[in-house]
Amino acid sequence: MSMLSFERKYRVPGGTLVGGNLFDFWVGPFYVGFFGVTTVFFAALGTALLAWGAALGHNWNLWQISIAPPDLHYGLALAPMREGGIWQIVTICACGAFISWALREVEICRKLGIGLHVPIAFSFAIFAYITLVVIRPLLLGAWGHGFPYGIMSHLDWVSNTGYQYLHFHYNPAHMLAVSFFFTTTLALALHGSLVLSATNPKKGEAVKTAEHENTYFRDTIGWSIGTLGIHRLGLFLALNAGFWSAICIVISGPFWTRGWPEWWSWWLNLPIWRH
Ligand code: 07D
Ligand code: 07D
Ligand code: U10
Repeated sequence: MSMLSFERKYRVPGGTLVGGNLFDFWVGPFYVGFFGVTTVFFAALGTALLAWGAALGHNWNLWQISIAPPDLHYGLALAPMREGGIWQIVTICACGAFISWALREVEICRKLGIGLHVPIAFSFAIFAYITLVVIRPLLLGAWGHGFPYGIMSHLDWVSNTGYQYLHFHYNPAHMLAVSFFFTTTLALALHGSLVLSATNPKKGEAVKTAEHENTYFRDTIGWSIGTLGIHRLGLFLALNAGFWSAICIVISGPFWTRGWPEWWSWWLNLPIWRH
């Protein structure tokens, strides 16, 4: 693979967090680094354990493979491998691989001298995952509250967990998360279409400027957030989508045990309705 001239210039030692120059090299297009090695280690071990778990299961249908967490009666103890122990070690491997990946991103940012925005953003996804399989099970007192690792079985978990609280749509943090997800796609659709409309004109037409982009929104809604601003907004929206997701699930159980519709009775109980 040929290297871009820019890559030749920045592929120099330095910026690592751990290991000094030991793993400070590239394999093809991939930067390795200490955390590249730990990513490969955890990902390989986790995948091998998933394959072992699948071999112990009923069949090899990719959609039906499922590695379940231990039964609730094991509480927060380690379970035998075949009874949820595999899930527990896979969870450790997944946390190890995701956190290693984020730290490898940090090292790459430091090499390039750019901000840490991407690893910080990824850490919100990791936070949502760790909330589901570590923080909430710890608060509820059993690893069995984590979700099973299977394509269809994890959907069953979401549905079952949702109905445990009667109507999950009434969870106020879920409302916030859903609205942030919707707003994120709206913002990306507006941004993607606006940039293409200005910078990818028909053959023979001139490429337009950021002023055209600003003016489009001034003409339409009276104000433009600006070319840097839309990226700040996009990041803000997307991080909030992940953040409120984590909140909506961690409060379900540890902090609210009844149906979510009932939570809204605070509204009916406001003193202003008394006469
Ligand atoms: C497009 C980037 C590429 C990533 C992809 C996912 C695997 C899993 C493993 C057989 C946007 C790679 C998949 C490595 C194979 C085994 C053991 C990202 C892109 C293509 N889910 N979920 C999916 C995960 C949770 C939910 C699809 C992961 C929570 C619903 C895929 C996690 C809840 C629906 C998948 C995770 C939940 C899905 C597409 C971790 C709440 C769907 C994902 C680690 C968040 C959709 C059959 C996608 C579907 C779907 C993966 C967690 C709900 C299999 C890795 C427990 C309701 N999830 N998910 O495009 O079609 O992501 O399911 O937390 O409808 Mg899920
Ligand atoms: C957890 C993924 C982290 C991923 C990581 C990376 C790899 C590598 C390798 C590709 C958080 C993994 C990477 C494996 C792959 C290669 C090479 C992301 C995570 C670290 N809901 N609901 C949400 C909606 C209902 C319920 C969130 C909508 C019903 C429960 C989101 C609807 C009931 C839970 C959301 C709807 C219900 C949720 C998910 C509509 C079911 C959760 C997004 C329109 C009857 C979950 C933290 C998310 C949550 C969650 C949306 C309906 C239940 C806001 C739009 C009413 C139990 N729902 N939901 O969290 O908050 O992403 O999880 O009806 O647990 Mg919901
Ligand atoms: C954006 C943007 C922008 C751009 C952009 C983008 C956002 C400003 C300028 C980027 C966007 C896109 C390209 C669009 C498409 C992207 C998506 C839709 C998002 C989803 C992405 C995917 C689905 C792709 C996912 C692919 C991945 C994650 C790559 C997979 C990689 C690997 C498997 C290798 C990872 C490498 C590692 C971990 C380190 C290096 C390691 C190796 C090369 C392997 C060799 C290993 C070693 C040397 C270590 C030895 C290992 C040991 C000792 C352990 C052994 C252990 C055992 C148990 C065996 O805004 O505009 O344009 O482009």
